[in-house]
Amino acid sequence: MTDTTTQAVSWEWAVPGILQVDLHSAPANALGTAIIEGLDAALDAALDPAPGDAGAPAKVIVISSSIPGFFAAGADIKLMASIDFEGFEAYGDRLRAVVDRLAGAPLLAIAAIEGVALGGGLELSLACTLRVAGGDAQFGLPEVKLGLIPGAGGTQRLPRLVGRGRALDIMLTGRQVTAPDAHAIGLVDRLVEPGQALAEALTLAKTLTRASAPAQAAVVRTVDAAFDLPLAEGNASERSEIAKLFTDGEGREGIAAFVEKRRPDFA
Ligand code: CO8
Repeated sequence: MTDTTTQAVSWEWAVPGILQVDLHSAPANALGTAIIEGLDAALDAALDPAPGDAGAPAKVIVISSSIPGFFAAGADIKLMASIDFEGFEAYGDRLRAVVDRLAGAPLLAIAAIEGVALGGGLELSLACTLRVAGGDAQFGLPEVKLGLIPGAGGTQRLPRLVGRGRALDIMLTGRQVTAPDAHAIGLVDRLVEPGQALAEALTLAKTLTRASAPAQAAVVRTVDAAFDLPLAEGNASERSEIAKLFTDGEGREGIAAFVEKRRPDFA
């Protein structure tokens, strides 16, 4: 299998179906051009693996950092200090594009967070399907301290996850939230001992690959519909998704496997 490295991002197949992506842009994993391009390349590798790699696109991508103390410190403030408005717009668009590509990719994404996840770093994790954190991790959207607001989806994804009041508290103060507090409000899905986030994320990824990927994708779509659609339309989307899974998806195989007391043969 191919292990690949760019200047700021490396990736390798943990097992077939699971691509592990490591951020290592010293000193703080600021989301400059190198990380943006590296994440894009890692997504290419996940969705369209090279011949000889896992053979099929990744079902799960796990994103972590090997820089002690930092998951990612946010948008590259030094870069932003050096550019004019056009450059700022272009930079923001590139950052948003890769964050949105991750959020919309046909796979499940897990952020394994140790150290600080601030600003765009937190927004990157919000674009993941699930977040696992070590007990010493810290979270925040400190943009108001720079005279800015979150610009890579944070104003939209954080309230959907933790509610309006908690999101406003975090964004208006710019304060850092501890991992246990982040877990208590639903910003983090799994809380583990410091240093154990990646191991836990990989265990979770393996569990996820055992279930039906089309069914999981439908779960994500219908749960997201709960935030975007009126109740009746959301329920209609659930009805249509489950019907598709029964007719064209893996529902029949899953049901047959249960009745025949065997493991389902999911793609
Ligand atoms: N960008 C660039 N460099 C950074 C960043 C950053 N976001 N964060 C840290 N660094 C650098 C520091 O400058 C320092 O570099 P050097 O050694 O060369 O001086 C190095 O990383 C280590 O940082 P510190 O010495 O400050 O380390 P501490 O442990 O004392 O503090 C903190 C760590 C708390 C993370 C601190 O560095 C900090 O507050 N960083 C800024 C965090 C922040 O404000 N993030 C939000 C950025 S704005 C944003 O993300 C908006 C996203 C959307 C933008 C879209 C439109 C463009």
